[in-house]
Amino acid sequence: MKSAVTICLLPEARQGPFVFHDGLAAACQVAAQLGYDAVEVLAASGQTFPVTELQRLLAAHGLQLAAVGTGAGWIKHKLHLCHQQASVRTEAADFITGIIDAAGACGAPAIIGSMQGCFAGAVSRDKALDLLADSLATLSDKASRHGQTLLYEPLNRYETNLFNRQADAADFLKQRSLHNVRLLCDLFHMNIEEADSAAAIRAVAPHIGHVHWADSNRQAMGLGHTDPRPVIACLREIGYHGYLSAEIFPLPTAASAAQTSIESLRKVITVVTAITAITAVTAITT
Ligand code: LER
Ligand code: MN
Repeated sequence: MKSAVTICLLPEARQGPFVFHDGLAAACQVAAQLGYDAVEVLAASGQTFPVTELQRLLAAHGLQLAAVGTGAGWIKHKLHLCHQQASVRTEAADFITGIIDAAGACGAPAIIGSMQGCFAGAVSRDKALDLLADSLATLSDKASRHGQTLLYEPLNRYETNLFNRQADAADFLKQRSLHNVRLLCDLFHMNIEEADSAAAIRAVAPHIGHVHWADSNRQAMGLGHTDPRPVIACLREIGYHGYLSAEIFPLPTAASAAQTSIESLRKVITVVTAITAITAVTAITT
């Protein structure tokens, strides 16, 4: 499992759950100093995405790009994939395509989170799910041209009425044959929607492509009341080798949130490793 930390390039999302808000250079430097494997970037758009600068910083600091968020399309332009106006849906898909291409140039997948939208008014739930499936099919095909998957993120009930739980989203991906779409399991949303986050992860194991590593209050893991041990034990058991990315508020400061988050990850991995070893020895000797 690999670590990542979020960088927000959208000034309008300054209050959002992202660790670094003051540019790529400073953020990559702190991320590398703390020992992160990668950064995850919330893009302002595909057109303005600083591909060359980011590639240079990643190489200079020995970092990878874990994923790129597309939420600016919703936050700044109020676009989404289930909008009742076809022209807005097309604009949403074009906006996401720009980010898929920019992310692909840096070797990373794009995330469909808030850009999935909601069903409302003239758009029934069934119609919205058809629209979502069509968009995910087209966009994941575009991602595959970069050798990437597309990440789809179930959100909590206050952010979408499409899919709030991982199992429902996984069933949808299977039913609609969306083979190049992977689930993004955000532990903050799961803390609200799942009865048992570890069990929910186990149930959708083959579909998981990315994890947002956040505590119950959306601060760094360790600052809320989530017990991350069963989650890490489960991710290890299912052979997850992807990213655990800190999509959290920069509290009390960005640097300390980044530090607390990676320390929590190291600590829980050490604890789970020790427990697994003790359990194995006990099983052999009894
Ligand atoms: C995006 O990753 C996310 O988790 C959403 O809550 C943003 O609205
Ligand atoms: Mn998230």
